[in-house]
Amino acid sequence: MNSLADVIRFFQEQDDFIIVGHEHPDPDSLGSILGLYFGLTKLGKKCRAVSADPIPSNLSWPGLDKFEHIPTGFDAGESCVVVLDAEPHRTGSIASGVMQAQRLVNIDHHQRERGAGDVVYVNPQEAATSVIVYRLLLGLSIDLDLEIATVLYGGIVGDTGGFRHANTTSEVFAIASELLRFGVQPAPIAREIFSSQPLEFLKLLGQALTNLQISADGKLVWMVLSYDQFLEFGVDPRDTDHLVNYARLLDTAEIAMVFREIRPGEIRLGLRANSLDVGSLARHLGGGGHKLASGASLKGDLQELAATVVKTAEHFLLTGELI
Ligand SMILES: [Mn+2]
Repeated sequence: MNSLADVIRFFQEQDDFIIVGHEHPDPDSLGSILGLYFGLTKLGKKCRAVSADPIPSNLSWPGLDKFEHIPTGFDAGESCVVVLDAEPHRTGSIASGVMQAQRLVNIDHHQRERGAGDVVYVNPQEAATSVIVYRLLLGLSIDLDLEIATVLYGGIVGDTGGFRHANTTSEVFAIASELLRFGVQPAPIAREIFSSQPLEFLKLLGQALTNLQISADGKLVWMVLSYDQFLEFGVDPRDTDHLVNYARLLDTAEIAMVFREIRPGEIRLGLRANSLDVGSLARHLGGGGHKLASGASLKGDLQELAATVVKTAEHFLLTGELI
């Protein structure tokens, strides 16, 4: 694994970058990409921001219009590719082009193996990749401004759940405070991230909550949503990562899970915990993520898979063992 100083040196030495994030971009992915994009551009470097998936429409941050949406045929050419907030193979439909880049940098804060890349900096202690980019920009002596501060602050708000998750440290507040000094408006940023749901989603949520299931005295709570339900309510299942946050509202919940059938037979499992390491549970199921927030992609019959995973999770919850 490389150090932050190695990454800084790489950015100083190279001049031509394409910055990408994970498929289905979230605020931290977008914020870290745009923060680095603005910063490297300020240094006079050639820079592009590329996404395999469309950019969410609920955000109005500066720079979102700079993104090139390239679902197929991505070719990095001579440019260095910088992958933020994910492993290079998790960049969606552009992944094969990303992996073939002549020079590949990877910066991330998820618990994981080193993975592909010429320069790889992974720090799971950091609350957000946007925090790492903040440190990088300071290391590169780039003057921050309102645009950079807005996108980095937005990324931090996203990954800390609005400064509520366990990754919210005094250091995170210090950086957020520093960013607000540039004139960032926290209220509209929080509103766009957390309170901008279409009516269809709220109706679907109503049904999901009605069908909420529990076991182990409510320590385990889960929701199961079929592809047909998403169709019925007119909701794109890929826009519902945050459903798991509603399951974990339960007062007794230790582990919250949501099973979403995003295509027939293709299940996305989201996991959240208060203290147990659901990152290890997710890895056991072939997925990954953080200790308290993780996920996995599964294939098979929705109800059967849910029943099997619930058994595994119950056992993990009660014994700490993975079977
Ligand atoms: Mn992140």
